Amino acid sequence: VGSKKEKTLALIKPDAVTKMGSIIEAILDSGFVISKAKMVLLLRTEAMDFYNEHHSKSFFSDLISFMTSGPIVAMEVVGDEAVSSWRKLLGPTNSSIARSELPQSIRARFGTDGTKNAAHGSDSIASAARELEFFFPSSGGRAPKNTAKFTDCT
Ligand code: DGI
Repeated sequence: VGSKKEKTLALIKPDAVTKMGSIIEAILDSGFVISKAKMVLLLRTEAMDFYNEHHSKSFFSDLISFMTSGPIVAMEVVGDEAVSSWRKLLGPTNSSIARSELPQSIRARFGTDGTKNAAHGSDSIASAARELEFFFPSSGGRAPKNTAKFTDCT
């Protein structure tokens, strides 16, 4: 029995982009490889598509506003059982709960609350495939590419 090498999508959310150095260090220190990375500013329509499974939840509009409030960093992360291992390193969804339950986790260290929780990880192999295709399309797809906020200057 060996552990299975997998790919997953990691996002550094808008609240934690200023801490990306420490987050990337934590990812690499845990033995993952970062095989792709880019910074993007999601359009509202893109964020709604990415989180479509939550469209009927009470927190959906807060989630979309937060995820479009500034640039995010999207990464393809590779490693042994990367989907579950990255979720474990992330910690509980709510950063306040993470601080009491798993203080060394990314969300405990770098997040704020139930909405501003620093980072994202795909929750299954199937969602990892869908979410990696969303940010890093294999061919012919349209990836989020809005960089206006950082490139509109002379
Ligand atoms: O996979 P997770 O990011 O841990 O959690 P999820 O897929 O259930 O929810 C996606 C994001 O939506 C989560 O990172 C933060 C937000 N969210 C989830 N549940 C709640 C929430 N936001 C608020 N305000 N309240 C919630 O109960």
